Amino acid sequence: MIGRKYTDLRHGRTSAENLPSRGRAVEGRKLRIVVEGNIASGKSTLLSKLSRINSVEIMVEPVEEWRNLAGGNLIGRMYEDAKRWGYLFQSYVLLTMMDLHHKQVEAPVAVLERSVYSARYCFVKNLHKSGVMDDMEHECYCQWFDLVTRQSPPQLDLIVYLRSSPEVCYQRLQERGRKEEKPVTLEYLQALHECYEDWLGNDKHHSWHGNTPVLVIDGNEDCKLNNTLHKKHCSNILSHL
Ligand code: UDP
Ligand code: DCM
Ligand code: MG
Repeated sequence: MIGRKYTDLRHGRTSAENLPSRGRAVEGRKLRIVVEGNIASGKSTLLSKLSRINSVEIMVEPVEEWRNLAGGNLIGRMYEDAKRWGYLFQSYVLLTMMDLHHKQVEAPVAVLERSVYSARYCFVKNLHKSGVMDDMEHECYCQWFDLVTRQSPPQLDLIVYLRSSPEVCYQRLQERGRKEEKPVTLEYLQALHECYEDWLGNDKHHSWHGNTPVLVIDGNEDCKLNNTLHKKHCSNILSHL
């Protein structure tokens, strides 16, 4: 049941807190938005802004779980030796992200950081294309992916693609300074950017996941230099529901 906190979703709120009805926002139906983008494109920062909206609950990527699996740092090992750990890491991402996709929330709108789809169509695709993940690992991953997404399809009402250039991502990644990500190169971000562009950057995406609309947002502009930027993004996102 939607709590009192959320009852004013369509009434009496201003700007971004209103949910205009464009067919997807059917009364009583909860909505799921996924924010996609390259590493350090600004997804978490945007999510934290969205979390201030009354009707929204955010779900960030479970990086902490990836850092601590049975006492080991799986994401750290993946970056140290992707050939050895890439497959296991992506299997665990699939498991933890499926869990997130199906987590129940009280709020009318849930916003997720990334999805199982970017894992497959960007990260795994890139690992396979670059020869880091071999054919058997890739085939096994894809069969798992197809099975779990067929049996429990994630709900997706809108994909927001935060399109930041690889150069901007690289600079932000270095400023953020996550110790596991030290081995990440500009070339790696460029390869991932290409995968994101193939997947969401043009009309090709229409065939991949039913009719889920894709909203592309320019992520290069720095929210630290423009304090109305995120407000604009939030209104834009909610107006597409
Ligand atoms: N950041 C920034 N300007 C922006 C968005 C993000 O300087 O407009 C910084 C943010 O403070 C962080 C880094 O860029 O240090 C990566 O941002 P975030 O963690 O949000 O990126 P994600 O990896 O979640 O996409
Ligand atoms: N990551 C990955 N494969 C995925 C999802 C995420 O390798 N399927 C990595 C990229 C980042 C980290 O996890 O190093 C968290 O992502 P971000 O910083 O973009 O939020
Ligand atoms: Mg993040």
